[in-house]
Amino acid sequence: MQGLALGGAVAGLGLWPRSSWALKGPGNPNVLAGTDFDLVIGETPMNFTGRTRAAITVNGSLLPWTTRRGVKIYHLRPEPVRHQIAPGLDIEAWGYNGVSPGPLLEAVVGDRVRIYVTNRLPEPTSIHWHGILLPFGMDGVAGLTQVAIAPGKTYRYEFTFDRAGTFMYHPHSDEMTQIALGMMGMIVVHPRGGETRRVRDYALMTHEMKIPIGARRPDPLAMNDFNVLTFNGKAFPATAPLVAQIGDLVRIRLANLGPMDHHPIHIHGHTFELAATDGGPVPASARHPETTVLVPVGTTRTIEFVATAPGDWPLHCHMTHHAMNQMGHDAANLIGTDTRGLDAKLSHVVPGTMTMGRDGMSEMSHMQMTQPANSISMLGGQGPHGLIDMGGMFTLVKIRDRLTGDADPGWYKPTADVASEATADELARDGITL
Ligand SMILES: [Cu+2]
Repeated sequence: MQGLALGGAVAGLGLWPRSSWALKGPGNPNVLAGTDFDLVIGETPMNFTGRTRAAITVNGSLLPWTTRRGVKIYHLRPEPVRHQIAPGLDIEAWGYNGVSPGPLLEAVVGDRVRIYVTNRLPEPTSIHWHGILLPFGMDGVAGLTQVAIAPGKTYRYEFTFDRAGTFMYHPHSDEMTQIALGMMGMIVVHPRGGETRRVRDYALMTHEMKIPIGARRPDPLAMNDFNVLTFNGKAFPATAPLVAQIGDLVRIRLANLGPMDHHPIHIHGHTFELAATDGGPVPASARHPETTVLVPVGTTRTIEFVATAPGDWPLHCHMTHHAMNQMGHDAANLIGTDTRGLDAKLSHVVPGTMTMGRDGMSEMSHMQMTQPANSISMLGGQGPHGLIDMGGMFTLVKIRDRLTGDADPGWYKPTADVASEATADELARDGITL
């Protein structure tokens, strides 16, 4: 795989102080301090782990490029793809270059790029470069700025990335169908020069689909009742964790090209600042601490925080139905009812009937029900203390005092300060009567 350092001329010169990156907290001035500096040379602004790319799309991939006479050449292929949302749910999606969402298109500000698009779909398409300031004729709106790309045809887009930031690409031709089936991708344009501290730079594309239980094809006609919610095409527990070391600046580039829903993305254990949108950077005077950021449809939101607390901290959409897997939404509400009589009567018709939801829905995850074919109804994940009955747009940010590389470090197991059952002595001591 080709990375930034190989893709163009050596243009950046980065310095970061190895011993000082813990000194800066959110809201503090960005001051270089410390005595132990590493010299980083190359276009990769944060190439501290030796990897040759700069932003990490967990569960995703990077679009490769070559360079011809100073122009970066990319090739995107809109096409049908087989995709696994989580073990148990394989779908027939549409995407780019074999994956959904499409691979990350990464560049450096000032790059001249030429992007070839070969349409392998059964219908016309186009690509709009969302948030990129470019000549009108390169904007990718079928019928308005160009002729739609017919099946089998290859079109050429060419422009210059003239500002850094987090952007997106998607069809502007039958987008209701094409986006619903998974056609979208992220663009990260890095500033020239290096970071002044250690950075963990992540890109996460949110998406929602309606996939009826047992079906393989997302329903492009759906306007509500989306039941498959994803980060970079994966639903928890298939979402790979983000990792960071204490003191790292964590940058998470969130994007939303879903059909209908905005996602309030929430983090545990830390506060962050909104650093940029697809419109540009947020000025220092407007930055303030938050724990949830709304990512509306058609936007990117880049958040930053310094990793200060070790743990496996959840990062998830706070819409409760968006952090669950493939629920049916048209069942009767039976919470608090005594359904034993109902079960007995129904058992005459359907032997072994057991009505769900009498004491809440969590039981459905815990029962490890036999799933209908190709479905992940109420699928949860195994945690260090039992079942985590979350799903969908839910992942973990694993923060450790020390990390080697960026592989999943396993579960965080603190030795103290863990919630546990209160003892009789503790209850008596504090005057709690049961
Ligand atoms: Cu959501």
